[in-house]
Amino acid sequence: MSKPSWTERLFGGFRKTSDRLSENLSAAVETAEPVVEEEEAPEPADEPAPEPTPEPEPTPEPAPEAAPAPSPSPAPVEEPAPASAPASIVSKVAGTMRTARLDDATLDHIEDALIVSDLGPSAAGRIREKLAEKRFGLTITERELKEAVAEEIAAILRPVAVPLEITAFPRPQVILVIGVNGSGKTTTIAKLGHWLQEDDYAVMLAAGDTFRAAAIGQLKIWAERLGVPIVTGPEGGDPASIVFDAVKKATDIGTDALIVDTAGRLQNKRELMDELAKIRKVLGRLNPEAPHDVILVLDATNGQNALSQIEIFKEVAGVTGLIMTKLDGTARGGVLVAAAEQYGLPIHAIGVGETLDDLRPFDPDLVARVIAGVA
Ligand SMILES: Nc1nc2c(ncn2[C@@H]2O[C@H](COP(=O)(O)OP(=O)(O)OP(=O)(O)O)[C@@H](O)[C@H]2O)c(=O)[nH]1
Ligand SMILES: [Mg+2]
Repeated sequence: MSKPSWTERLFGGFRKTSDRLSENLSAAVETAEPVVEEEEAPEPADEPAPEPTPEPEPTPEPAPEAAPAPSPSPAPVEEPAPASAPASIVSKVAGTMRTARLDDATLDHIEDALIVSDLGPSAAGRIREKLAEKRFGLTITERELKEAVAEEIAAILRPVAVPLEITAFPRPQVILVIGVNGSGKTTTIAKLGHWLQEDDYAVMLAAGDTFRAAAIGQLKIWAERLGVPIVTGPEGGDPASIVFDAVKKATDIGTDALIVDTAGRLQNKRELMDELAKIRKVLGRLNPEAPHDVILVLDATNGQNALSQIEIFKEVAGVTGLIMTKLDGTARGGVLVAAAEQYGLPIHAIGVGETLDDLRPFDPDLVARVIAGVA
């Protein structure tokens, strides 16, 4: 949070996401109303609104940046106003003051907007219910809708915002980092190591990804840059024996956190499962508590695929927490909400870039506002 680039990076990254949800929510409001587009039709193209929406009257609370919309009458919102093209034109001209009545049709559109923005059917349904519970039948501005959605997203994200704490006794705390190829495991390990160093923890790395020589080399370079010890083995070597050596060494020299890189060969689930099971068994022999953390690294640009990855890795590796990377360059950040809703696994941090400083604490309120396009 202290880094000046944090919000900028997150915002830059989420911009597409927020634009997407933001646009989808705007469209939901627009569709709910017989807005007259430049073209011709006084009715929305796809679905005729089941009942006419009221004029863009002022909503219960004034919108913060309300455009100077001529608001003819502060009529009670329940009153079914006649559908009127003029009202729609006014709302179109006012631009920022589009309004919609939160009836079933509008709620349907909002729910759809949430689903296509990757929040998933379950979170979308829950948000819809909450909106209906609090405001059914009321007229809401676009801005108020986005604020309300942000609040409901935050309510889903807050319980899973759990920082990674180094509490293991005896030390070291063994942190196994898993995930599919290219999800950002090795980079995240470096960032995490850096993060822990800043809190004065002694860190060690273990190159448990022996699948490619380049993977070992990449982790070595990060270890050098961080100035931390690393335990490696030969390419094609047994990851479990490397992890065994690493835990012994870390115990000897009083390391606080041992972070273990692993290979992410999801295409061969059996092999991956055997490998991770063997690492667990070996670790357990040295310390029954280890691994203390099994962090699944997810690439946010994978969208909904992240969910099936959680499913599989939960089964093969007993995931204890998530880090989502690449939120600086994706339109798919909404999947964070789907993951939180469906799995409830702790989200420890998010990755917003490729450098050591680009791992950030997971701030549920900020992320929710950015996703909903009101931050
Ligand atoms: N923009 C961006 N790029 C990232 C982020 N995290 C990782 N990357 C990049 O993603 C690519 C893959 O990252 P790695 O850390 O090598 O991923 P990995 O999971 O270890 O990959 P394998 O070892 O091949 O399985 C690299 O180019 C990283 O720089 C992030 O938060 N944002
Ligand atoms: Mg790697």
